[in-house]
Amino acid sequence: MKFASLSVALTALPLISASPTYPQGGQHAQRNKYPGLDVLAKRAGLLYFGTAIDNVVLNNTAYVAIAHNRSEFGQVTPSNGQKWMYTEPQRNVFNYTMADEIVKPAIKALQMRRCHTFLWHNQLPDWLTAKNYTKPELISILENHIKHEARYFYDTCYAWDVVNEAFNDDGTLRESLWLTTIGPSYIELAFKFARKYVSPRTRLYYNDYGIERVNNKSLALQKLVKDYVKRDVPIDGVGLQAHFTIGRAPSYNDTRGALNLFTKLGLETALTELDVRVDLPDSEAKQATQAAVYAASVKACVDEKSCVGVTVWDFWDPVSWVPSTFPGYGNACLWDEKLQRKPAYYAISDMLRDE
Ligand code: 9MR
Repeated sequence: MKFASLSVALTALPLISASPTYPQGGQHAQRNKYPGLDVLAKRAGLLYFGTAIDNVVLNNTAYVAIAHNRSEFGQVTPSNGQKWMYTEPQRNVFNYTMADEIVKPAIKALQMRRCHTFLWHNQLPDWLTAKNYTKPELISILENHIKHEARYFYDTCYAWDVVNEAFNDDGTLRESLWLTTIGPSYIELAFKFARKYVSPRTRLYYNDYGIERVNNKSLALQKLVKDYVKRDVPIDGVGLQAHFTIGRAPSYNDTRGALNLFTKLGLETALTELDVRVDLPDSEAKQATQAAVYAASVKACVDEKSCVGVTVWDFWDPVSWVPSTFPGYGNACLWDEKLQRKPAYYAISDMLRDE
């Protein structure tokens, strides 16, 4: 338990009774009376247990009831709505409709918001990718984008993923229009622009995948971030996405070791996009392995001083990004297609209750 006084205060909150009951059968039926994952995560010392939510599923009321049930999820990330192609579809024309569809109900439900993401190489609008801008033009486009989005959401976000996925697995910087046109300094420019326009209370994160072990990529990122800390480039945290596959997932020690690279620099950390995919067809044995990976990953965050919370990259198998990106893989989430909690859910819940 990280913050004893915080957890005492939180156990006094009437969150448990706010937890709805879901249709549920089998051996775990009794467990519905237990608190949700966010309640347990807070008791174990985390700030939140959260989920990403995508717009495509907002017409499903059973899904939405769970997504905005703050005893399960104390934090929400829009999976897509805050990305550049949706927020600035034409140059200097801004649109926050998709983001608001997720952010506004989260505010109403008293769920924290992690916002995602100002700068990525993916999901960029055509006007940005189809033309060759000069370096000064692209820097000004970047500043203008961050300025508008940061001001719009100003104090709404607990954290922003300022830069997403800038590294290759070998630790070099990824080829992208940002790197090609601006050079490596685009990363620190994005952080400086974010700090200039967003609330001073909002934590600014670098976010990436494949950094959940001490490896070439996480070490290269540590080097970059260490230099930023030394030079007062405004960065507050590092998000480890944690997109895992059963059979080759990082262990508890791997994830602790990776988180610790950034704890040592005095930064905050979080698991920002946790999911654990399975090679199909699924089986009880695979679900048990998946459950162990989920529990070990969350425990690594609970035990690591700097790690403030865990976000799953959606909680419902049918809306996961996995099957379309990795054909033959799926069932990566905590709730199955019938909206029933899976063994992985109970493994996290049991682990948190034991903390
Ligand atoms: O979940 C997102 C999916 O709906 C999009 O189609 C996809 C586009 O690349 O992005 C997914 O979210 C990604 C996140 O923004 C960054 N890390 C990897 C996530 C999974 O691809």
